[in-house]
Amino acid sequence: MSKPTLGIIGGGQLGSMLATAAKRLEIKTVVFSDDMDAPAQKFSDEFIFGKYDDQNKIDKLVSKTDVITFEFENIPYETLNQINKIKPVLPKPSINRIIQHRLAEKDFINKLNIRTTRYASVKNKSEMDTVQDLLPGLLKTVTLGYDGKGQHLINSIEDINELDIDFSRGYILEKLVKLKKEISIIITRFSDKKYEIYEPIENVHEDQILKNSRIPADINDKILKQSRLWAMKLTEELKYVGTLCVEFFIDRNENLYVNEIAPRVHNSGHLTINAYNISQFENHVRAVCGLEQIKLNKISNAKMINLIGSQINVYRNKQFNSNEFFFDYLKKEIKHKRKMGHLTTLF
Ligand code: AIR
Repeated sequence: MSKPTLGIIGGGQLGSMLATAAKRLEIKTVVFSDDMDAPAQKFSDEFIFGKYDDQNKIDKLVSKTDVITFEFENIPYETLNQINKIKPVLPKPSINRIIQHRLAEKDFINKLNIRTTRYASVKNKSEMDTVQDLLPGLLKTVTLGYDGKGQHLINSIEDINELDIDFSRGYILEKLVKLKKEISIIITRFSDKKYEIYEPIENVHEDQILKNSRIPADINDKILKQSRLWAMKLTEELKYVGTLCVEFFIDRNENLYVNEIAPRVHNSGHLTINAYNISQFENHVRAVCGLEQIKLNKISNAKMINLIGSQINVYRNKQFNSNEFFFDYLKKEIKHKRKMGHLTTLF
């Protein structure tokens, strides 16, 4: 059987790394992005530039590919659903629809008896008065936003008056936990109860952007088992196909909470490229393209640092040791808080 051609919607660094993994498996890729300068076009076989609701461009993508995935959860549901009627979109668009919506996502998680932080929907300013027991909390738009975009830290009700918030967008208020540390689990589901799961990754954020990740995570055995179990349960319940990331909080009393689910490959899993026999990207391509599932094998401990904004400049001219792996996302413009590259060090 000939190998399928993979469509990737979204053209950022995650798309680049998916296309690179696909190439090694001799899978052709077509990237579709609304950014003319999308870096993933440098790694894919073909590139389609267009708005995500441009019917001609959608038709073009569908005609050139056999299976379609996405690297960014903010792709319009309508686009994914429409494509899925003609060619399979994996993971299923219905999954993305739940996870795109922070309230639906949290309701789904809690229904499975999996703990999240306490939260409430906030539709207008006066509703803030009724949810004061969730303060201090994070006020987030229910849809869109990543890397802290569209999020406000609210310590007291007075903070609201100082912010210019357009409540018509719909908000969720999430109570802050007394955070000890954050971890994530990357898992790839192939089919019923068939998974490859990576060990928990310990993450440090700064300004709501991932700063660094490392394995092994310094966590106790109970947290290790619980986080793995919850990641498997969530993935199975969603009948997910592909790589997914579950982000967790651990509080000062060693309680575990699911923070959020990313229905895609994830920044905290970049170290899997060098630290495992099969990366999160290769596993995603294997799962969505129906290729063989290979048992994961850890090669090394690892730490990854994100290079944000102008930090990339120093690394572009640096010499690296043989245990260091530098990735430049080749983004056209350096912007404040923009993820520009990363460095993984094996140890
Ligand atoms: N991304 C998606 N969700 C979270 C992140 N970090 C990646 C995807 C997306 C890219 O970030 O690869 O395409 C967008 O990056 P930027 O810098 O253009 O906003």
